[in-house]
Order: sequence, then structure tokens, then C-alpha cells
Amino acid sequence: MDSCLFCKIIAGTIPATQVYADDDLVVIEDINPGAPVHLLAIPRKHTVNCLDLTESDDRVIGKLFRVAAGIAREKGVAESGFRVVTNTNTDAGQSVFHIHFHILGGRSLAWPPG
Ligand code: IU
Repeated sequence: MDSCLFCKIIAGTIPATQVYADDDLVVIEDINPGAPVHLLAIPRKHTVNCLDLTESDDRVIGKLFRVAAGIAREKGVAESGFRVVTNTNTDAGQSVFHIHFHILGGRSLAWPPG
């Protein structure tokens, strides 16, 4: 999508600090981190949010969690704990309407979120 920020980051026309990439996903550092580790795992395919997913996305979303776990291990937050979360629409605070999963760790995370 021409106007989508994350499509532009994936295309490389907007810079981001990339920590992982493959044919299906990219993982970048969040520009405004809310925790010592705050990454965004983003499927390359433009999908608005989880309400927009179809069965054809199952493989990539499953892989995304496996990749997120591997990165959490690499970042040293796996044993202490981390969170993988996707915000969906306004009340959840979704601000970029291309599906993405926050990977948060490195501090104690409150539950439930505010
Ligand atoms: P949200 O769940 O849609 O609110 O998450 C969007 C995230 O994208 C948010 O944490 C922003 O800090 C982050 N972000 C970014 O990493 N780079 C950008 O250029 C912009 C937003 I705009």
C-alpha cells in the first residue's frame, strides 16, 4: 500500500533499524521504545490487523511467534519474561494500520495493560 508507513519501512523507503528479515517478516526496533527491549515484528504482506487475517496467513503468524521467541532469547529476555502483543483498532491503541506484533521485555510488565 502506497500510503502505509510499515509498507514503506519494509520497502526500505523509510529507514528503520532492522534486527531480522526473511521472505515473510521483518523485525525492527520501535522508534519510541516502551521497554528496554521493544521490537516490532511485521509481516511483509499488508494486512490491517488481526481482524483482516485469513487462513492463508496462518503459516506466517505462527512463524512470527517462533521468530519472536528466538529474538527474545538473543536479547536475553526470554528467561525473565517478555510479551508479544498486537493492538487492534482504537480502544487498543492501534496507530499504524498494518498488522504488527510488539515484542516487549527487559523490565517487569504490568498486567492488565493500561
Ligand atoms: P501501535 O500498536 O499501532 O500503536 O504501534 C505502532 C508502533 O509503531 C508504536 O509503538 C510506534 O512507536 C511505532 N512506530 C515506529 O516504530 N516507527 C515509526 O516511524 C512510527 C511508529 I510513525
